[in-house]
Amino acid sequence: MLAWLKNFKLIYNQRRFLHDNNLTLFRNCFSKMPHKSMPMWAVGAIVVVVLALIACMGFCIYKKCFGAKKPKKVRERKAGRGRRKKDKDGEDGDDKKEGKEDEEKENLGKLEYSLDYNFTDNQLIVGILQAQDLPAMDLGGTSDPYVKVYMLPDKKKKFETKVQRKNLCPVFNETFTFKIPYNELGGQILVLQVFDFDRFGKHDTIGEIKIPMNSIDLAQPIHEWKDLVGGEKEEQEKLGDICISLRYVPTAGKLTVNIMEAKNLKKMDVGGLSDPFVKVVLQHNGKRIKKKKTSVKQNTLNPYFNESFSFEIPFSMIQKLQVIITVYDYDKLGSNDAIGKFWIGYGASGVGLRHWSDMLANPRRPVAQWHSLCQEEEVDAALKAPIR
Ligand SMILES: *[C@@H]1O[C@H](CO)[C@@H](O)[C@H](O)[C@H]1NC(C)=O
Ligand SMILES: *[C@@H]1O[C@H](CO)[C@@H](O)[C@H](O)[C@H]1NC(C)=O
Ligand SMILES: *[C@@H]1O[C@H](CO)[C@@H](O)[C@H](O)[C@H]1NC(C)=O
Ligand SMILES: [Ca+2]
Repeated sequence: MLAWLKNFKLIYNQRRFLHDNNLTLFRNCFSKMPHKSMPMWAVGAIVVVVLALIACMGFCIYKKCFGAKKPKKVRERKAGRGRRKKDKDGEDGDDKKEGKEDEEKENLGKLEYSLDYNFTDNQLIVGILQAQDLPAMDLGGTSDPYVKVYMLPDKKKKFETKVQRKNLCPVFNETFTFKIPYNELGGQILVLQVFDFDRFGKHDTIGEIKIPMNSIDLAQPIHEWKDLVGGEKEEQEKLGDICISLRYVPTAGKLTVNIMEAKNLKKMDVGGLSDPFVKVVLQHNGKRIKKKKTSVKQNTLNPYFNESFSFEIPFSMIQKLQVIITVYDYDKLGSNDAIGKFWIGYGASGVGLRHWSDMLANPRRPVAQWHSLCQEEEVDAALKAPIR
């Protein structure tokens, strides 16, 4: 929605620009005209032509806006398909038209991939080769596709291809390796999800392919095309909540962040719970300036930390400060996985913004607040987007 609004604003500005241009053109024509010798009908004709031009331009812009809204609608319809069937009778011609579009738009494109299991290394090698006939998700009739690759149910390792900008038939040609013993593979489902990258908002799902590992024969390498299907609307996964207390002393320029406790954290370890710890990163004007970590709490989804970190932050810096909180699951083997993330301060929204203003409104006093964790990738994308 945000992206759409932005685009709309862009077009609106463009339109205003064109319009202004037209007017100046019009005025220039007029001032250069020898008024006396110009017959009245000629002036009239020029006015008519210019008006027609403006009208035409307006129509084109209207069509562009209208056309660009379509993909959004497709998505909404997908989500509400069941519901629409029910109240179809109550709706008029508009709904029928949409129904027709629905059939045309069912095509979500197709994806070429390869699967190869290396029995000596216990590795599944997934190749994402290319996609074709992807639907346009962006204004301007194109998409910026990338593919996410992971295994269900644990979703522990997630891979992403590079984003192929403005390309409905992108060639990815990338491979990803899952190290999974063959006897554990059977219960898992490989998911290949195609997304449309969006700098300004949540990335939209274009479509996906799910491959249950027990349904295929890995004795030979597999190499095939498959049609993408619409993913069920992915319910927002619960990642957990964390309580943080913030205290700022303007005169001393001292910011204290207390990581108090977390609850209902997502279970990350296959054999157990999670081993959470929290990283606090301070950014000023988009640049990382400080970072601290709590201790690791073993095998719990409701860790109690009560660990305090103090930072010297002069009042002049507080305006553009971001306190970025990431909860990780410590892993003895391999890298630590982020369970969830969020930030407080500059450019934050909702609770993250309120907590910050509460802290500033109560100098020298600790202000505690519960926050819900969000997906790391989404928070990172939002942090990279320009602050409005
Ligand atoms: C499995 O991987 C090893 C080492 O990467 C390689 O030497 C071997 O040829 C591979 N086996 C197959 C069947 O591809
Ligand atoms: C994919 O990559 C391989 C090696 O990196 C290359 O040989 C091949 O030509 C590429 N295919 C396409 C379609 O780009
Ligand atoms: C948190 O720790 C501080 C000292 O480190 C202690 O004084 C305080 O009582 C603790 N808070 C809670 C709620 O346990
Ligand atoms: Ca762990």
